[in-house]
Amino acid sequence: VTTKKHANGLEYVDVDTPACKARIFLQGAQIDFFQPKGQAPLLWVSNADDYQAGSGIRGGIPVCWPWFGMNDNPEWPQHGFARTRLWDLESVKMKDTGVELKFTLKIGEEDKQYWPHDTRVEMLFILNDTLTVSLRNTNLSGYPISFTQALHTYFPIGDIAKLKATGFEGSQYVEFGEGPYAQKDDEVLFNKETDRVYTKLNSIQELHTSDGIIEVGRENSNSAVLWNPWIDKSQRLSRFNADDYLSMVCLEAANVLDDAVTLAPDESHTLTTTIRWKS
Ligand code: TA6
Repeated sequence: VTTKKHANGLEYVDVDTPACKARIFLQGAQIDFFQPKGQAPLLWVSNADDYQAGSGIRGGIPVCWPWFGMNDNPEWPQHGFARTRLWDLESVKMKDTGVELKFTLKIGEEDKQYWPHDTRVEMLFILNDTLTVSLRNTNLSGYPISFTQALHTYFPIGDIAKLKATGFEGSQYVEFGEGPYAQKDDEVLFNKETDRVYTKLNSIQELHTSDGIIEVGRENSNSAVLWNPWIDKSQRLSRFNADDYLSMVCLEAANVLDDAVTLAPDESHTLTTTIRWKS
C-alpha cells in the first residue's frame, strides 16, 4: 500500500496485495479501481474523466453525503459535498491476503453552511477477493441529526443490451418523480433511460453481465438506486462519453426518501455495500 500522485495532482492510495489490486483517491475517499487477483475489474470509470480536483470521478464509488440528488437549495451541489473534499487516511491494516483502510472526512468551515452538525464521517474499505465499502456516521452534535446518502457504484457490464439485473421481485420503485410502481418481475432489462429508487428490495441483487455475474449486497439500506442514463442524458453528463451508457450501470446502496437516516446523540449508522464476482 503506497500513496501516489495522479498526473493531474489528485493523491491516491495504491493497493497491490496477493488478493487484489485497488486505487482509492483521498478526494472523496473515492475508490475507482478494484480487481480481485485472477478476475476482471469490478468497477467502471469513464475514460472521459481527466481526474481534475473539485469534481467527483465519473466512476468507481462516489460518496453521496449528506444528501442524495439535488438539495432543496438548488444552489447546493448535487449529491452533497463529501465526494469533492479531501478525506484523511486514518489507518491501513493488512488482513489475511487483503487489506483494510479507514478514511475520515474533515468537515471544514466552508462546509458548515451545508452541514453545521458535529459528525464523525468515515469510509471503511475491506479489500480481498470481495470489495466491502462502508460509510459510517456517528452523531457527535448532542442533538438528533438526519441525512440521506448513497454509495453510487458504477459497474462494468459489457453490453447494456444483454444486461440482466436480478433480485428485484416484490420490490417497488419511484422514477422521474412518478410512482411508486410495483416491480413484479425479478429481472430488470435496459432499453431506455432508467433512474429508479427501489424500496422493499431484497438485500442482494445480481448483475448478469457479458463477463460474468456480479453480486451486489447492501446492509443497513432499505433503498437502492438503479441508473443508466441512456442516449439523451449521456450527452448532458459531464466527464462521460456519448456511448458510455452502453457499458455501465449504477446500482447504489442508499438511504434515501423514507429510508433517510436519523441518528440520536452518540448513535452511529453504517451503510455497507459488498461487491464480488459470483461466477
Ligand atoms: O444516481 C442517479 C443520479 O441521481 C442520476 O440522476 C444522475 O444525476 C447521476 O446520479 C449522476 O449524478 P452526477 O452528479 O454524479 O453527475
